[in-house]
Amino acid sequence: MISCDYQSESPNQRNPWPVMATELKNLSEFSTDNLPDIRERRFGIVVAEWNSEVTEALYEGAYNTLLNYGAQPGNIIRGNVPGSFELTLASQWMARRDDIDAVIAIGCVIQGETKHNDYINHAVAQGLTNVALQTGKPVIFGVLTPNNQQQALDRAGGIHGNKGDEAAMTAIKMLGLQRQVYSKSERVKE
Ligand code: RBF
Repeated sequence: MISCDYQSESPNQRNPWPVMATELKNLSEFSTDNLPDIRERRFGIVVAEWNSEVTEALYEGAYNTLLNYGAQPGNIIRGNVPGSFELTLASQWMARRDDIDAVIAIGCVIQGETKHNDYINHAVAQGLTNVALQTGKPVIFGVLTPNNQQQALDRAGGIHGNKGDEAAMTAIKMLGLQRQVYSKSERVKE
């Protein structure tokens, strides 16, 4: 297990100002304790084609993480959308399928000279939240919102890990929690 304490690992403990998330931890470190059995679970992964060098790397990370933790290749359904703005509707289509347990939405919206990225990012974050709440299924926000392409590559298999790995692990963990919460026999741990 890899655990991480934000406070004790911060190099800027005496600095009252917030530090960047990347200074606090490697973004792809996560605990793998008590993961659920996902052999029979089915996952939808929606991938935006904009900035495909980044989104393909994120997809690879998510796909391989699902396989590494027990998912079967035939239980992972991929769909492509033109851009991140389309992730919401495609995720809803996926989440509404009875045979899909969790959806991972993957995109990369790089900051430009105008505010388009803000509009897209907010719409996608809110839209995916709505899909999750409406369907009651985990819908994971695997969208990078970097200032430039290098920051994106750093988080898509580069020096800051792969956010696709994290998105897949988040889906797995949410399925575990869902089972725990809805299980009559198990008490939710505090
Ligand atoms: N989609 C992305 O996934 N990433 C981007 O960085 C991105 N930049 C865009 C910039 C502009 C000015 C526009 C108009 C669209 C951009 N899109 C981007 C596409 C967007 O998500 C969507 O596919 C289109 O707006 C069509 O609905």
